[in-house]
Amino acid sequence: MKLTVAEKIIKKHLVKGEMNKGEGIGLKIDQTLTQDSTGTMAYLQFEALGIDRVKTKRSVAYIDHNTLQAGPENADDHLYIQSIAKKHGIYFSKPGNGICHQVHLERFGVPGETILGSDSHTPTAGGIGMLAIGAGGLDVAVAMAGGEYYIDMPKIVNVKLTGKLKPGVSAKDIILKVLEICSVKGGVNKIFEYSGEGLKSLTVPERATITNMGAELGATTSIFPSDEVTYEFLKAQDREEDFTELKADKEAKYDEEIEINLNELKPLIACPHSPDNVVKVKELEGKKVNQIAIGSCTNSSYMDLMKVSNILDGKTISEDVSLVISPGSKQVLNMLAENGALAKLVSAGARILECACGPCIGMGQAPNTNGVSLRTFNRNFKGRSGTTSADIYLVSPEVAAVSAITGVMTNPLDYDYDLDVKMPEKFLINDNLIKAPAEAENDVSIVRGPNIKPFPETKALENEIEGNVLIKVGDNITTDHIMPSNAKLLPYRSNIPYLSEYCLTPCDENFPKRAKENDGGIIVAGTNYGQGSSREHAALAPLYLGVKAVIAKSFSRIHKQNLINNGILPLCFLDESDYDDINLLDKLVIKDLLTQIDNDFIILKSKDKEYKLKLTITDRQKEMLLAGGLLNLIKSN
Ligand code: MIC
Ligand code: SF4
Repeated sequence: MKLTVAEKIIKKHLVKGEMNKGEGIGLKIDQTLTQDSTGTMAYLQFEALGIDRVKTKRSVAYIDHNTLQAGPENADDHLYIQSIAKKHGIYFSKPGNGICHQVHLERFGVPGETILGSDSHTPTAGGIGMLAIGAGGLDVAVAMAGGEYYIDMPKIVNVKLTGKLKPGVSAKDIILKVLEICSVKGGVNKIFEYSGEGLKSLTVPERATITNMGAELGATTSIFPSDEVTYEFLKAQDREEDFTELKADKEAKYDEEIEINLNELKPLIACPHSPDNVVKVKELEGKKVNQIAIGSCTNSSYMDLMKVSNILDGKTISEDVSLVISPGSKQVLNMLAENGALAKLVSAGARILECACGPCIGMGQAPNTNGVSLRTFNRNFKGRSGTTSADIYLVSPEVAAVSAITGVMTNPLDYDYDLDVKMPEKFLINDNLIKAPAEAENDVSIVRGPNIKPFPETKALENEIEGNVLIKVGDNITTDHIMPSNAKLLPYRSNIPYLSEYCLTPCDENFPKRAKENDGGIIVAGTNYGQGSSREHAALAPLYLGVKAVIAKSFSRIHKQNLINNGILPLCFLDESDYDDINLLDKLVIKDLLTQIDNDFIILKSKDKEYKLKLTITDRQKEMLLAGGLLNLIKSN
């Protein structure tokens, strides 16, 4: 059989099921990554599994999200993760070493291997030819313990790139184009595999910009082949030995195809408040900008920041603009410092932040009231920046840098900057902030700060579910709505009781109170419920508040699994128009659930009506729900 790149990796890692589209498959996981905002919970769950040493080829714990330390909570969590990593065989990347996805690409990514990460942008490593998937912390904990990871065998979309990008148009514009075509829900249960002659001119960090933001399609992952370009990157990182060639067979069959001619692509911009709300920069030219933020796991590579430095060289940023730059890694920052590019950025007026997620997750640099912020990031959901009234636009580093000078949205194609930045033959390699774990036999003691609270317990599925509708929300509700993560809340990622007080408050500030008054209940939602982050806190906080089921038109892949992992039923309307019928505080009942779970549909009753619901789950997911979540299932086995 002729296979695509993704299918070749899946075939090699298949431990359960058959590669039939839509059917559940279990994959062996070679590598894992965690970051600190999901990591504390993931390691508490890993501890609950009672395994001494990780069973993966490589597991890395990064500290990059919670790096503002306004109180002891974040620092305490860092120490917890550091001690866990040392004890259990996990590499530890210290705060300051950079954003997990950027550092992983530089120092650990291996073409042809699988990686599971407790962050939705783990597919970044698809840029180096890995099968890289984002998941909730519990799934990553299980993978560290040697368990396989389950997905539905995805459809494969071939994104064929022809031609070559013009200077001023960049990899970011390619993925914005794909988002414009497919939308934020167009990628669910699909893998986007890139091919065509256009690939040759895209370096690994540029490919990684594309696979990174493929997460915004809701895709299972995105992937590039591993070719000469991949080899050059690995060689420049002193890691030639990690290279293997990986190409799709000539007659490989794809389920869908998209073609993008790079010659014709123009600079694009995603408008508030969704990454697929894409127009040409030209259409917004001249619009006043208050803040510009360059960085994030999408656009903070050496090449990105060299282009920015070339544009800002000898200039001063506009009087009315605040420009902040967070380099993706210590390697990037160090190289910019050594070659003088950093001095150009500073002298133009950029405020240099540490190598971390920073403003991307609202950890500082919230814009002014009603502010307009241009960001090279991947998400512009309302309120995520820390300022609810702000309008966030997503752009390439080129658009961001040129606009920083003019103070208004500006098309880089109208200017003549030196944007021909070559990938260096050797990157600066200094892994002194990556700490190897202790030897197998060790007596490392675990440091636990007072902010670390146990995660909520789950119960086996009950035969009858009864509850009031606690909230009714619309389409595309993100995990940033369900469990907001601004600078005030992110420090409490290991404290679910505290976090639950803020659950769904961006949609309805009374939700937590109502959930408590009603002794838990049911959430009703539109399409693509739970898009965005992999944070399982968006399931744990509702669980803590007594939510038993979410009834939606459709779900995002990671959030649906997080609900199941925590014993919450993800139900869909068989007839979507029933959504209109159900109202806040309606009393809903599902009887005989333990029998109904095996039926084609499930009957839900309100006071005067019956509705049909679908529960689209695999046999394994059914076992999880019956057991009351993944951890219970594993313990019972
Ligand atoms: C994000 O970009 O939303 C995050 C913060 O990186 C999340 C992880 C989290 O919520 O901790 C993600 O993408 O999964
Ligand atoms: Fe960090 Fe932002 Fe990337 Fe999430 S999207 S990993 S917050 S840089």
